[in-house]
This record gives sequence, structure tokens and C-alpha cells, in this order.
Amino acid sequence: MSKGALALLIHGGTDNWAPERWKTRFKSELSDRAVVSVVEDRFDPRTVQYAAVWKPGAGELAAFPELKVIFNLGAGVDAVLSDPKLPRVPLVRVSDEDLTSRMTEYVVMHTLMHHRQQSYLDACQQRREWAPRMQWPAKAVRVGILGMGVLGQHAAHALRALGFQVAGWSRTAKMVDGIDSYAGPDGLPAFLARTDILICLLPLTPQTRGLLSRGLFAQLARDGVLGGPVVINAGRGGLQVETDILACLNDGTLTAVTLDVFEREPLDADSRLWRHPAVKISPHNAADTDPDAIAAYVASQIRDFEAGRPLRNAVDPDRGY
Ligand code: NDP
Ligand code: OXD
Repeated sequence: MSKGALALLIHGGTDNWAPERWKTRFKSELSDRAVVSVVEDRFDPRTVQYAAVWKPGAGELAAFPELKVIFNLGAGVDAVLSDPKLPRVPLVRVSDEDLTSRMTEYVVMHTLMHHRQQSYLDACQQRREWAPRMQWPAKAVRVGILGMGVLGQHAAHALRALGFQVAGWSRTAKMVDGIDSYAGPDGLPAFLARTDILICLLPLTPQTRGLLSRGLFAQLARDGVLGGPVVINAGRGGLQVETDILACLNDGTLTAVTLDVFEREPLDADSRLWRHPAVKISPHNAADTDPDAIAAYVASQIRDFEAGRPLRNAVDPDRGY
């Protein structure tokens, strides 16, 4: 009997999401079965038992009556869970070393950039101006990480190793050596009050949507050595209220922000965020998903599943992550 096919629901968009590249990788990892792409191939939907998806269309997955597992090709599953016709089968997300290390690179780079006053130094260079400012050590700066899951904890360790005072906030309390833990809505005010650089690595759920707003920014520490709070969001754009970010930068509630994710992606060409001098922008590539690493990860999960072993990194649909 032939093995269940894997359907790729990838619609392209950027280089990294070119459907052909993913198909080639999956075919070499899963040579024992059919690998089909919804944008390139004609096939019988009843043969499909597995789907590998990135931002599938609403109702798209409901077309496969024999579907057994959905593999989301990224860590965040908000786009999949928003489908009202989502089949009731296990949903697995990406959690692997490659993606995690990339996110830590991004977080460390932007934390250091704000801490080391790199925007100020760039401006000095433009003016050919030799004007060093007081540079505090990392240990004088309090970093707070919203979301102490796989990505948050990895970044926390790297920042701690650089000397920053690191704390994390999550739904449930954590015991992580050298990192202060705050949990739940009751723990949020004290966490914010001790934070100079706020890093958001939360999933987008009904509970977290719009969290990064004026009410939260106003609670960040104002007595730190950086002269005012900094926010870095690489979680999801739906976590942030962009009009509040701009207004808070303009009235001094925030000093600077780094944004990798946006309420609407790609970010509109006429968004004021592009040209604001205190905003650093990256195009949702803080932690790219590498087809080589992820195809191998999905193939090994399919083999485990067919051998009766449990799926790893399955999402809890009720929790939303
Ligand atoms: P995890 O599921 O491992 O961690 C999520 C963390 O968020 C957990 O610590 C969880 O708490 C916490 N959390 C969830 N809901 C709440 C809440 N209501 N209140 C407080 N804490 C909450 O996810 P990852 O670390 O792997 O990824 C996090 C997110 O990063 C992804 O969902 C995705 O949106 C984003 N991402 C962005 C990328 C990019 O390139 N910009 C790349 C990859 C991911 P608890 O531990 O108690 O459950
Ligand atoms: C992810 C992402 O969730 O790329 O992996 O944002």
C-alpha cells in the first residue's frame, strides 16, 4: 500500500518561501511517498495524509479528508489557528536549534545596538563628529523578556552571559538559573517596572493581542541608564499597537524600538514607522526558517508518527500556542 502523501501549502511571497525550493527539499527527505504542492501540482486530495503549511488560506486544509497531521513551517501558529474550518488533527510547530539560534542572534544584536548607542554613533559618523558619550556596562542594564518559551529562554541565557540583568515573564513561573521569573497578569507590573529594554517573544493569542500598547509602555522603568525604555518585538505584529508606538516615541514614553513584525505585512510603504529616526525595522526575518533543517525535522516526525511514537512540539489549540 502506498504511503500517505505530503501536501505543501506554501504560497511564496519572499525568497525563503519559494514553493519549488521547499518541494525539492521535502522530496529528497521523503523519497518513499508523494510530495505535492498546491500551487504547482494536480493531485487527488484523498491521498494526502500530511500537510506542511505556511500561512495557508482559510478553509484550504479542510480539502483533505484523510489528513492526519498538520506541520506548520514556523514557530508561530496564529495564522493556522485563525482558520474557522481547521481540521481537528494534531498541529505541530517548528522548534529547532537552527531557528532558535537565529532568533538569539537577532535579539542579542539589537539589544547590544541600543545598549551601545549605535544609532547615535552612526549619526556622529555621518557628521564626521568625534563625540563619545558615557557608555555603561551591560550589568547596568535591565533586560526583560516577554515570553519565556524556547526562544525566550535561549535569548535570556545569551544576554545573561553578556552581563545584562535579565528577567522573564510568562504564563507560568520558570526556574531558570540567574534569570528572575515573573508570571501571569499579576506579575506583569513589577516585571515592567524593572525593565529598561523590553524584548517580546510571545505568541499571538487572544490573550496577548495588542499587549504592546501605551498602557504597557508607560509602566516600563524610567530610571535606567539608557535614558528611557526601549522595545524590541520579534513575536508577532498583532501583539503591538503601531499608532501607540509612534505616539510614545514622539512624546518620550519610549526612546527607541526595533520591530521585526508588523500589524500588516509587508509593512505599507507609507507607514510612518519606516522613516522614524528611533525605529529599526527588519522584514520579519529575525529567525528565518531553513528548508534544509525543517524538511528533515518534518520527515523525522512523520517517521516517528507512523512508528507509533509521539509527535514533538504539538500545539495546544485551546492555549493557542
Ligand atoms: P513557546 O511556545 O516555546 O513559548 C511561548 C512563551 O510565551 C511561553 O513562555 C508562554 O508561557 C508565554 N506565553 C504565552 N501566552 C502568554 C500569556 N498570555 N501571558 C504570559 N506569557 C505567555 O514559543 P517560542 O518561544 O518557540 O516562540 C514564540 C513566538 O515567537 C512564536 O509564537 C512566534 O510568534 C514568534 N516567532 C517569530 C519569528 C520571527 O522571525 N520574527 C520566528 C519564530 C518565532 P508558558 O511558558 O507559561 O507557557
Ligand atoms: C515563525 C516565524 O513563526 O517565522 O517561525 O515567524
